[in-house]
Amino acid sequence: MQSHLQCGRYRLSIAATSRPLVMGILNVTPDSFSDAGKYHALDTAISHAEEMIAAGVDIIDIGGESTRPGSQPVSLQGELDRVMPLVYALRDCGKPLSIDTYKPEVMRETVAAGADMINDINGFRAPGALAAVAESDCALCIMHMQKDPLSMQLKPEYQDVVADVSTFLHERIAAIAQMNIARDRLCIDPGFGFGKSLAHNIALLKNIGQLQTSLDLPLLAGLSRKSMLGALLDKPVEQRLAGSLAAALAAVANGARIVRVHDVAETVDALTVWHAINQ
Ligand code: 9MG
Repeated sequence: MQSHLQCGRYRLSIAATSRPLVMGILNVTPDSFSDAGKYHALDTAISHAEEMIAAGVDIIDIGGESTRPGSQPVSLQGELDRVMPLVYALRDCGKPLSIDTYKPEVMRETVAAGADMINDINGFRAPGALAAVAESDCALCIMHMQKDPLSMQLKPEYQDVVADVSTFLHERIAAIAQMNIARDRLCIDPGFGFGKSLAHNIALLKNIGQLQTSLDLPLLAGLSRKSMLGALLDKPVEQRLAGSLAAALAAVANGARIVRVHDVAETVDALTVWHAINQ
């Protein structure tokens, strides 16, 4: 596998000799998954980003639309109004900015304004999504999702979840190659919680190594505070820190090179210790 991820202005090491990367979540959505709109105001969001930077974050993932199960879509202008001021405010913060969006227009505008990565829960399937990023140098996180955030958790079904997710990702990688987008710009994500039952999530988590080997690309795992942890622990979202750290460690132990998390300081500490022991 490649030893780096080309990420806009940055070239991030994803070699086994480096600590796995931490992507910090910066939501600017009033109905966001667990921060309940806390970071809606621009200055609060900037302070949160500064805290993440001080804690050792590697990538900041800015999201303007909640993707929690059952959430309603936001208009294009609504999403741009939330995300663009943060891109302008943070683009010189010294860390790569990722934009969590599936809308090609948001991809185009944020990349033109300095974003380094697009994190698309829809796997760049929207018409125009690949064209929006093709000419740039931004990284692409290609995620698997069954159905859409409104309906995905109603009755997720697979023949074989690991094989089905792998086939989907293979197909998306082939479509991306057709657009002449360099492979060192890509990472893959099985999409924990996006149209998956607890059993599906656990099967995917156990088989991260297989997915990564067969696709030969770095894998990003997003497990932080998710409902699978709530189901395992019977705890509300604000009591899932220990479960989130355990899940992040399990993901990197199985081969994930990037974890997407809410609790950056705690995750950086956990991964620093894990890496020192496993080098
Ligand atoms: C936006 N978002 C929410 N959960 C996610 C996950 O697991 N992976 C990625 N790439 N993005 C996510």
